Amino acid sequence: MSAARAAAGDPAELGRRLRECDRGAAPAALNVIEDRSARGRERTRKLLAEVSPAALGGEAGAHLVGVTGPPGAGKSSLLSALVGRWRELGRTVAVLAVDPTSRRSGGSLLGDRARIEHDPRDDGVLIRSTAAGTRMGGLAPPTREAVQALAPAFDLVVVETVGVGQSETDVEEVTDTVAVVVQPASGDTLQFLKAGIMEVPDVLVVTKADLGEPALRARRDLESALRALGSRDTPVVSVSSVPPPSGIDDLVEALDAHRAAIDLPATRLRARRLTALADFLAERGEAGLRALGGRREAERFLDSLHPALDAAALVGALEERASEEGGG
Ligand SMILES: Nc1nc2c(ncn2[C@@H]2O[C@H](COP(=O)(O)OP(=O)(O)OP(=O)(O)O)[C@@H](O)[C@H]2O)c(=O)[nH]1
Ligand SMILES: [Mg+2]
Repeated sequence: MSAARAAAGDPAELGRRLRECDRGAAPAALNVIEDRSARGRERTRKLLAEVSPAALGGEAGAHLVGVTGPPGAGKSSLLSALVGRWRELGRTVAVLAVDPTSRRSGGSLLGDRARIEHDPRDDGVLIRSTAAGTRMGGLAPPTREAVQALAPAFDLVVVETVGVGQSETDVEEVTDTVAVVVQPASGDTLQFLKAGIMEVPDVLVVTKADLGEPALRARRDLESALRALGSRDTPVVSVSSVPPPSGIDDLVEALDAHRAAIDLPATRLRARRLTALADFLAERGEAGLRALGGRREAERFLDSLHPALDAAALVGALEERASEEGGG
């Protein structure tokens, strides 16, 4: 192996390159993160240490956006249009598309599933499919870690997940802004919202505006549900992703406005803690959680730790705590 190739595979070096906004390091970094062997986990820890808030001297600059919604709602088509617009505005974008099909026996969920389109020669865009976690739309630890790794190197890091109802919570944990995507004449999201099963998202998007009346009706129904819930300030944006696209600028604006309004350090701190807990749970299971005295207790313990610790250090602290509590 040449010295150059050895350096390219060195996880700390990959982390340093991402910290310095070298997006060329991103694909190799994602390969390291996807390797779940003991060696891979160790390499991932070294990589993530280089992009920790301590190493960065603060929170990573990217806007972390979750795009979630029922199967076939038009998320990927919307992202093709949105990525194109962001690139026109000079912003770099990474998209992690969480693919639920790998969890299903029958293969493809929908025959007419769109892929996110982009210019493969453009190094300002990275699109990666990642496997779902255990639940539908659930986020596996590699997806969470990929968000952390890419956040210093891109202006936007987007996570696309399939979900209705409660499965948004995972993506909400790791992102700054969640956009829930709804297609016309699909009552599920509306019902979940009304019943309080689903938390009010930061931005609601009604797709397929080119369908006309059904899209207008979907938007009116959502707006009246939001008013009834006392969330009249939640933006509802209508978009069409088929040429000629419409509403994309309104969505860019709504996402930016949300990002500008949040307490970023608090949001990121919470994300790191919940990511550490998810990672710990993935490795140690419910028995590990019991050793910590349950989820509440585990969260309380995490809250007591130093805010600058990265997720890997937090997992280490959880493991230590679990072995103390377990008497071993
Ligand atoms: N008319 C119209 N069709 C659309 C629009 N956006 C998406 N579609 C169609 O809706 C279908 C599903 O679109 P996707 O973008 O794959 O939806 P998705 O939410 O990413 O689907 P999954 O990833 O499978 O959950 C495809 O046939 C698209 O061509 C739109 O704005 N107008
Ligand atoms: Mg899709």
